[in-house]
Amino acid sequence: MAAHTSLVPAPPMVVKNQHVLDWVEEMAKLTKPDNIVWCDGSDEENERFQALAVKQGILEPLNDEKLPGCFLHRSNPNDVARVENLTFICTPTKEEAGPTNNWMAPKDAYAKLTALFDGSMKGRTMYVVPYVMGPLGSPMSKVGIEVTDSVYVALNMRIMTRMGRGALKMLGESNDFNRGLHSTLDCNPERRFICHFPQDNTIWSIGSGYGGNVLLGKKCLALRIGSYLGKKEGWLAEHMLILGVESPEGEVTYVAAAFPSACGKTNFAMMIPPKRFKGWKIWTVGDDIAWMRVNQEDGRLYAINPEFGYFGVAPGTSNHSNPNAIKTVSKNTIFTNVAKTPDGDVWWEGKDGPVPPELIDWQGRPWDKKSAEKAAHPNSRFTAPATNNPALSKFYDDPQGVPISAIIFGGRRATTVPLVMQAFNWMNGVFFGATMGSETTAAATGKVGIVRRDPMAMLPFCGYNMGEYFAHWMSMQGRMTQPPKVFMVNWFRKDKNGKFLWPGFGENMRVLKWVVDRARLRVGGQETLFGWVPRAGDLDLSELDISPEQVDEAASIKLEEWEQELASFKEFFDSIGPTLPKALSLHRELLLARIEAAKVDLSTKEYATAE
Ligand code: GTP
Ligand code: SPV
Ligand code: MN
Repeated sequence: MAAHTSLVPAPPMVVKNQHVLDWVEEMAKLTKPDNIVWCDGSDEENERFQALAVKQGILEPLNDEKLPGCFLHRSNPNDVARVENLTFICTPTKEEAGPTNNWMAPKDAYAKLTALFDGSMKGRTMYVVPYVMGPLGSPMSKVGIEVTDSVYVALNMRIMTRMGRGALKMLGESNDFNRGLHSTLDCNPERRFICHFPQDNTIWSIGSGYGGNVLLGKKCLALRIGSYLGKKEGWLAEHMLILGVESPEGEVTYVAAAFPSACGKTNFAMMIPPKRFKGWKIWTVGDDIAWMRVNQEDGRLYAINPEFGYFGVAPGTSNHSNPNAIKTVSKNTIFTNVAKTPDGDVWWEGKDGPVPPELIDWQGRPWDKKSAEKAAHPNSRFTAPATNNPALSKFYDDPQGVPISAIIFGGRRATTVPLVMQAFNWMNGVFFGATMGSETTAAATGKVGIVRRDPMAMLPFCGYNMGEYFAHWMSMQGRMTQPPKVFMVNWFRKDKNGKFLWPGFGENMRVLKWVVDRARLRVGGQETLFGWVPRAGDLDLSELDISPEQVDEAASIKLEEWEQELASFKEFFDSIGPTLPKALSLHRELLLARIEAAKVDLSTKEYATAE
């Protein structure tokens, strides 16, 4: 890459924090950039970076009438998703990272990556990106500084975080900031590592230019380092959307939901209720990450969204599935790995309208309707400011966060897991979360569609030992006098022909309404062996275009499937080893014993179904 010093005027920003200055100098000594640019977050700077990125071929401008302020980026085709196999938790001992994480000893990781970072920014500019995760000035927020040789990263961080002067102002003279070092290097998977050093509040990422690997505030700080800090400081950092459900009477109930990557968080957080739910409104607080703390005054759990924008899945986004997302990406958005129309519009599989006859695909190649390959990459994404979202909650920037009444766990499961079920209590809810399974998606490299255990949707994001993480979740009960009610959902159950049984998207409002009513203790439920489910008639199904039998099938609990499911929990629990809380393994055994007993006593499977 050519040096581009002339395009980057010396910034007027005066930085006084000596800890920051010393660390940036140290990183520059290691990586040897041609020059250093401190990012102030201004509009002027944003435009300058965009122009620079266009000049370097990193961004392509899009049709300015249809998509004002929008750009297209094509990543290296070998670099299109998070890389879980190259992501490491570097704690002093392997036990601290636990059996679900890749581990490297800190000194080995630093040594290995120091050799790679040495001179990695020669001929390049180092961007120093100060940012805050969470509302500026909130006691729940955290400051980070990411140094990167990617202008694409700097541009994305400006959308995804509170970036620039405000962050340095919030940091003041403090030394308490996350130290993030990133270099794209030569984008070779052989030299790609995403290393986290929780004890040092440090992240080193090299060899990738993509999303969760390099926007270090997101999965690396807000979840991996965040979960470690949460354990230490008594709060929760979770892979959860946050939404407010407003009733026609104006009552708002806040709900947090953990679904694994590409399993529906953004869609759920921006949902528009169907016509039947006139007067109901969903407000988005966040679409991917929640930081939650107990308020000492009312004993409730409060959540903030540490992010400032959405890094959302493009394919499947349409005016039918998610009209709010379509509006959100209509301006000032960076699209990554989508297809482009001849007139400079964007396209992806599942977008509205007929398939355009000709496109430029995500790799920049001509594409036509007869092409066997997808035009947009299945993990193509948009980076859009939260303030573009017509459904943005007025509390999205509230330093205290919003009180959470219900937590929902949900995976992508073709079988077994019912449409909705409520846990009997917090402990039972932790069991729901800890045993979650989901089919893998394109959000991470590797095979798609394999069911794996993805506890709390945090398997790729928990920065410490998973058994201790479960124990931390259980210990939260002792801090709360009004814990949220806990639920599990599954929008992805299929019939014998492989078709989704439940229509999903806006229709999920019907399930959410039941969740809210249960959380507010104003509707009954049917007891099953595993939790509460809606009684016949409890789910509002009017004006829904599918048969009651289909809904029953989506909502059914089949004991033979659950016996298998519980067996697979054992395998997972065994893999966690000695840190697994005993309450969880005993709960599993109790359920199995109860299935046996129910079979003998009632000799009917109907006992456990929704009817
Ligand atoms: P990450 O950004 O990777 O964390 O993903 P996410 O959890 O925000 O998922 P998102 O809302 O972007 O949805 C991912 C995919 O699931 C998209 O292709 C959606 O169209 C699809 N999807 C979302 N909600 C539903 C639903 O209710 N039913 C069905 N069948 N598909 C859905
Ligand atoms: C996810 O994979 O859960 C995402 C996208 O939200 S990434 O930022 O790449 O992690
Ligand atoms: Mn995510």
